[in-house]
Amino acid sequence: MRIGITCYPTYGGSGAVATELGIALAARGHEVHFITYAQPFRLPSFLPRVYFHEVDVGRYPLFEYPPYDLALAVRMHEVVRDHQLDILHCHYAIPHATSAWIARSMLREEGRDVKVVTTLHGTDITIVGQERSFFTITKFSIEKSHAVTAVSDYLRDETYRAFGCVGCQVDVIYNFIDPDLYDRTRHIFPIPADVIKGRRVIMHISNFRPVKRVRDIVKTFARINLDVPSVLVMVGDGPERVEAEAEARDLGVAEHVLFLGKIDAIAPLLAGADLFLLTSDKESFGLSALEAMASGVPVIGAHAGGLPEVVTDGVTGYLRSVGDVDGMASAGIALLRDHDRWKTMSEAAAADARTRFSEAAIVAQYEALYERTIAQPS
Ligand code: GMT
Repeated sequence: MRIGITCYPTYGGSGAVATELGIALAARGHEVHFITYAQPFRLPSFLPRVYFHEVDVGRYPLFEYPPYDLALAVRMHEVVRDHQLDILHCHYAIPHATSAWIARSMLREEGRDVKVVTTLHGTDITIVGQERSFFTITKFSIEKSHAVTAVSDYLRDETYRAFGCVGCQVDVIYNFIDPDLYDRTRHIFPIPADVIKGRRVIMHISNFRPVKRVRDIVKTFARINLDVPSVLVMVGDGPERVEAEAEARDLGVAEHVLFLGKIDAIAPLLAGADLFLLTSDKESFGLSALEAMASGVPVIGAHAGGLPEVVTDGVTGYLRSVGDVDGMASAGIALLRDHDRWKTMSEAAAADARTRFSEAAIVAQYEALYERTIAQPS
């Protein structure tokens, strides 16, 4: 198949999933065209059958807000036409699914066609898509897609509840991991021993948006650190980073908190972690939690959104109510103090990630969906 993929290319789970899906599809013999404003962060410079088409928004003094969605539609139209794409796969509905609808409408005027698949990732449904300015166009774009997927049962149900789409069917296809990449035995932890000083390593990876509640991460760490000397490794960047830094200072733990900023290669970091924290108040899936599990790192997190579909409470980690910093810290302390329990949970996490979320099985589900969609009448 010839497949176009549009995603947010910068740091974030939806871009990571879209890029890894494209790479896996190309490895299986498909031709994959990424159409977006920058090279996706997990895409190496060259891979056979993988192409990148940059969307140039241009600048004009009249435009206070450059119309990216229109430039994207024009680029999608060109790439479908010039490379005879069968499918445009949009990751994150806004504005990608809308641009795809415009591109397809232009193609149909020329007697051509393409099928549109939209994968819903999270805040495109749970937050942004429900804002008054975006609700109607999000609903329209979902309904106009030939196929729609969501990354968890929670997100599918939330889509039905919030949008009540007419005649639309949302299929759940979970996110996935490459089992070889997240094998902790294959990596050397890059943080020097004289920085860690024999303390336990607690990690968080995110885009530091408000939904992640990163101050809860620091608070949970500070409580654990009172009982089990630890370091907190914060990977990523975003608007709440300064809040997290301030919280660490206020709680007197700043010297044990490392803010690494945005790092693309997270598997070597996860290979040295003892616990992963994810305290979000909304999380449609929690890709970073899955990557931690695959690396044999138990997850302590909030019982929010689709995270319980990924982390099995008491088996591959512990989930507590959103904001229950004490509960999360107690669970973390108990686990770090009991090596046998930690080892059992670490092995269960690595095995579960490989069983339920293996790349091979999930990519095959996307291939089957594309084939069904292409076979649909226009
Ligand atoms: O929805 C977002 O905030 C962005 C998106 C991203 O690009 O990181 O995150 C969502 O998609 C990920 C990949 O499917 C999921 O693992 C995240 O849980 C989800 N984020 C939220 O629901 C907050």
